[in-house]
Amino acid sequence: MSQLTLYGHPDSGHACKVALGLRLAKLPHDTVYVDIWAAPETRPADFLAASPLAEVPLLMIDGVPHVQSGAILLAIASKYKVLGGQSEAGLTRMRELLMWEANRIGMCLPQLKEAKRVNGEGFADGAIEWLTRRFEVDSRNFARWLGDAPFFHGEEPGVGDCAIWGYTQWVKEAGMTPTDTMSAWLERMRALPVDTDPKMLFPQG
Ligand SMILES: N[C@@H](CCC(=O)N[C@@H](CS)C(=O)NCC(=O)O)C(=O)O
Repeated sequence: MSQLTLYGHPDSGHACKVALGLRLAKLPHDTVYVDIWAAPETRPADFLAASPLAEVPLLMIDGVPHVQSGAILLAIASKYKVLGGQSEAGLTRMRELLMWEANRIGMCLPQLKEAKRVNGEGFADGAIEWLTRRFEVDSRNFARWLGDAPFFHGEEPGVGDCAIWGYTQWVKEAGMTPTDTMSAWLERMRALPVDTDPKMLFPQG
């Protein structure tokens, strides 16, 4: 079995995506808490050496660094044949969902959440309005991707569910109202037999 070490922080939806994926895939791993609110140069030296942008998540697989949440999830699914990685169709589906998530929902919700945290300070006029309009489109498309299935990968959650959950878990904290379809899916995600509380995913110290 591989040695897996995940560097992350409970406030990082990007890191939470990967932590959830590892848990759902039942892949034993260590976690390292990295303070993303502290100056980058104060972060652990081994982390800075392996993460080119000093960002979380960073997943070390047998000493080899992997960065960018979507790419990490894809690597896990392909290498261990989990979370949709068991079939070519599952891999195709996850690539499509990952690209959509990164370009759309994973672009606006983190910004809207951050805007709430800083009370809009530093956001250009009209930026929040623009992000909100984008989120409304994303909410409609969320339902189109999901269709009638309980999860984005069908009967069981896969990489796409982990990626989309990363920031939709905080849709209300971002000041947005989830659609009924999104709320029902979030409930199903919360009911999965793994910890989804970010503080449990990345315990401090
Ligand atoms: N596109 C990246 C985004 C990673 C990212 O933005 N990480 C943030 C936390 S959510 C971070 O490490 N911020 C600390 C910093 O930039 O100093 C991914 O998908 O992994």
